[in-house]
Amino acid sequence: MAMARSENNPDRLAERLERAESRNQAKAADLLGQLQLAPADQGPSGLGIMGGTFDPVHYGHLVAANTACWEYNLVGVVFVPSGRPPHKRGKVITEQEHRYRMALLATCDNSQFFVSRLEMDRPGYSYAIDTVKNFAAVLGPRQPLYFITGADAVIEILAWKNINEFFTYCSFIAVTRPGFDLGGITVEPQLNPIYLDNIECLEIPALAISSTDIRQRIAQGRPVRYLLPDAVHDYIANSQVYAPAGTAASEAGFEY
Ligand code: DND
Repeated sequence: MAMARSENNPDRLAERLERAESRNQAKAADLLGQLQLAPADQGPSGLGIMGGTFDPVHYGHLVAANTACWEYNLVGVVFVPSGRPPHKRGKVITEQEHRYRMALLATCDNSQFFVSRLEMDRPGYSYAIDTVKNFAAVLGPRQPLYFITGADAVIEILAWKNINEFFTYCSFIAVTRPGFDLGGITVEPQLNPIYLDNIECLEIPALAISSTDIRQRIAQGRPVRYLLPDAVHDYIANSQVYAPAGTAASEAGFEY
């Protein structure tokens, strides 16, 4: 794998991961603590939930979360790596600890981002409804919840488990490329029209970055630097998490 100028010292990476984990715990405690207090009149309120497979996490995810956080004046955004994504049955995905560690490294330097193991530690498929219910129970009704996704995923949410119940717990922020049209969603019969108002569109700069493309580039030996944070780049290079099929390191993926 041709990954230039990466930090290839396993000890340094282990230290960096340890620091990221401990910082993550501190940020999670701090942000959840703030959210458990009553929101101030003008101050930030609410939690963004950025669910994803994050295989791997990249700048598209980070820009989406950061823009939503700023535009909606949120207290913070929790990244929730999916343990067993229900829509990826039968596909090979990378072992969850790798995806979690990459998310930790990617979010480490942002005091408003933290990563949750909730879906990884929950048995069975990782349904978003269970995740929003969990945060609603932890935070109570005074703090609004916003599930953040890419615009392409919005059309698919109609097939999500208990989608109408989902909207009783949270709103949906669909980040769109400039000019993207979400009009088609209004005619879908699965969604109770009263919840259409709970879908908010947020334009972010066009970021044609995708995890699939990153994995393909790595498999082809092409560069992925600047598509994702350097710390994630270094982790991938060091752990060989996306090593070409047939090598020992490629065992990191699993099919279910
Ligand atoms: P993905 O596998 O699409 O995540 O999963 C997104 C979320 O949908 C996860 O939390 C799933 O658990 C949930 N889901 C899916 C299907 C069914 C159900 C739930 C259910 O409950 O029944 P990726 O890692 O590929 O991407 C994460 C997010 O980032 C996605 O919303 C994706 O659209 C978005 N994204 C970008 N946003 C802006 N710019 C880019 C992006 N690339 C991906 N370049």
